[in-house]
Amino acid sequence: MIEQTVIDAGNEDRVAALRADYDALGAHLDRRGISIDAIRDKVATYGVAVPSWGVGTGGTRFARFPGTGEPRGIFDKLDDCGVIQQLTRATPTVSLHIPWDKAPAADLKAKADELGLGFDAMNSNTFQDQPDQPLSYRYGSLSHTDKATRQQAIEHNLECIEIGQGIGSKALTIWIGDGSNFPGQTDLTAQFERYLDSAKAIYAQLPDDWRLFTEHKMYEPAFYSTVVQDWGTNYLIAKELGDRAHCLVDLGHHAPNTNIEMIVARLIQFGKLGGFHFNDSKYGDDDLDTGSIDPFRLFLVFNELVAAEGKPGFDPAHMLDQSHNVTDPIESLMSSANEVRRAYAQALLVDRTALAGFQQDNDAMMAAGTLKQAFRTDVEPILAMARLDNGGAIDPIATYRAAGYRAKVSAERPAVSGAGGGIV
Ligand SMILES: [Mn+2]
Repeated sequence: MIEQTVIDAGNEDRVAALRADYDALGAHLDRRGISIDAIRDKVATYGVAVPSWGVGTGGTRFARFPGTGEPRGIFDKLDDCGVIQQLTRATPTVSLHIPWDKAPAADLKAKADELGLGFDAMNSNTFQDQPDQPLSYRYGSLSHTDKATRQQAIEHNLECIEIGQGIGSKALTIWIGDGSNFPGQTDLTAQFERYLDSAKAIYAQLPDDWRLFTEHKMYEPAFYSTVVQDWGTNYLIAKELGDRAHCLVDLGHHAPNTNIEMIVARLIQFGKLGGFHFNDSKYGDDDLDTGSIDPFRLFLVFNELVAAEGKPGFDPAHMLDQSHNVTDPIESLMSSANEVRRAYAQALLVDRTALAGFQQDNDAMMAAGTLKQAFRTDVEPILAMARLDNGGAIDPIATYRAAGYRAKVSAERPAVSGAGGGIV
């Protein structure tokens, strides 16, 4: 963890300027009929889960260039997640990936308690083979042609639930790499039937207070066809399984130019939005930092979420899912958590009464202008004040650098080899 004195010193240098900016923004918002304190309070309670795998350096199919002080295992990862929460106060939970993060539940829980963290959704992994695994996922997992291989994948997911129950998780996220690389390689219908049968077997064992999230992805690692390729198929799965099955939307898992906010609106309308993996992309599933390419699209997604707040049963899970190739992962995750909150704060500023009026009158110019007015507002003083009020850092990245955390853990954690590709 970062020494409190370092956080306090960084805040002391910045607090006078922050108060001046906060008061100026407060006066501006007041003229728009908005209470800045009310927005700050909502933002302060808005958390996004950090993916355990995000604190390691990622990679591409070609190579991985590890940074220094890479976490050696789940307990180092939790330390890094603790720092992110300590400075941002925006990431109170961690999402685990099994078997990468497998450890005794009591030990995981004790470590998380010590760091002030909780656990979000569990993530299963049937997209790669593990060393001790009898049957290979080379040709698929939950949709494999071989029943025993499907059963192995089902049992792995049930094990993820069991581990999750021991640490207070309430959801399982399933993403599979199943699909095909050649036209004709698989029977598209039979393959999806097999997937549904497997998913039903998992759902049947889901604890009553758990939710099951299925995640679609248009392509990769299968390049010709993917079993759960888009939100339509994902919706069918959630519908087939039952009330506790929902669709997870990973922003990067769509074709360029896809209207993701509209997908979000549809899933909300029919009660099937489970949650998000936030990230950004330029070309494909780039796993770039959230809000780094198209912050307006992120805002438009949040515009739908804020519009749906208070709807019965509306409780989406928020997680980051990124791969950091050229930055310090802790810095990227802090930045992304801040971008998620920024989009949320901006969406809270939308004058919804005015917007509804312009929509009713078919006044496209003024309707778009209403959204733009909210998007253009610099809400950074609100985000910084929410952090400060909760014991975090006004400037998390500057404070993190001043603390020398990376150098400190680099001395304890041995350097790892960069050989081989693959996303962590
Ligand atoms: Mn994802």
